[in-house]
Amino acid sequence: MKIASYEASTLLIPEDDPLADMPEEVGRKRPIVILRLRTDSGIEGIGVTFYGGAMTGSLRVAAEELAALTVGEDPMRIEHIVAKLNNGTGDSCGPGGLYQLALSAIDVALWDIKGKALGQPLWKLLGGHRDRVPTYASGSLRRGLTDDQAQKAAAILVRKGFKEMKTQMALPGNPTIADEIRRVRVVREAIGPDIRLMCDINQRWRPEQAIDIGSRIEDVGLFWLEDVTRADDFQGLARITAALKTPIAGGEYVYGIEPFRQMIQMHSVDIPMIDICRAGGVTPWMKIAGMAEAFNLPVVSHVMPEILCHLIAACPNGLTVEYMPWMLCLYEETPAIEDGMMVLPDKPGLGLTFDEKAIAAFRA
Ligand code: SMN
Ligand code: MG
Repeated sequence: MKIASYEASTLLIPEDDPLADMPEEVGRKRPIVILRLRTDSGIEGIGVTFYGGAMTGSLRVAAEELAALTVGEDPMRIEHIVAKLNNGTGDSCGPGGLYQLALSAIDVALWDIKGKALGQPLWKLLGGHRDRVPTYASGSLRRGLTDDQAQKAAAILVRKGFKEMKTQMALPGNPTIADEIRRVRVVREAIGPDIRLMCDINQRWRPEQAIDIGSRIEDVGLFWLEDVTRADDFQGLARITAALKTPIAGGEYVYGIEPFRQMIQMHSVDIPMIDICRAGGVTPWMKIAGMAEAFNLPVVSHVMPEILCHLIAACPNGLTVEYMPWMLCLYEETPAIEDGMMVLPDKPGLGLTFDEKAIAAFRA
């Protein structure tokens, strides 16, 4: 089997909140790139990547230029293809940025092809540790909501059966420490003590703020506090992680494998969060998860639950899947949630089929 052709498109997808229908991001769109890699045997693999922002057109072209290098290659030899892409491209303009994001779409599509060729779902191909995985609702309890809206949204998520959910602090405007603390407390109040609650800061605090506010909310019992300061301040993160009882999660903003080595060695985080686009695909994602396992650390996923459920299910130290629903609309069908757990599909590869009508409607 050989790669025969490819096609990449830019789409604009809504960033709204289908889980609790809260108003913060209504009308906002996020540009993404979808890729199809076609083989001479008729199997097609799909990949999705984003974070290109205003450079998403360039990201699509980068994906096409890398895809062109895969034509004629055996899709089952993923490491061989990645080495070819690195040679003269990734090892001069990567690792990081558009290169890594584009590489990720190729790597995901290759794994999809491999699964389809072998008739196995990706989660089994990668290890098959569990056939259902915990998941948490994300994207509803955002920092721009009022306390009242956040409480209403949290109650809706509980009613829908979610056992885990993520909110945000580092509120917009000029919040006082009291404002910040009140937000996380009102959400906890709305959901009771038994729901796992995570909180994302998205790099917006300085280390001393993180230690100050983090220590005042230890009694809220957060499951984790995420991206508490700049993602590349490994030492600052380590100080915060040492100072707080609440577990610190982070990693979604860093590129490739190597930063995770630094973060793990310095104990910058308790819970590495691996973004598949910035990591560079399934291949490096699983290596990072293995590295974390050797250090007795769990790993968690970032966005695209329909794809990342496979990776969290595959590895023994996968903790939970972020159920961020923005891209579910791209597919005919996505994995079900039963009793707060995502149920892994039996279909080969990613088990996902683009909904061609939706794709046409989102075309940029
Ligand atoms: C996040 C960041 C970027 C895109 C989507 C979501 C956020 C998260 O940090 O962890 O959900
Ligand atoms: Mg985050």
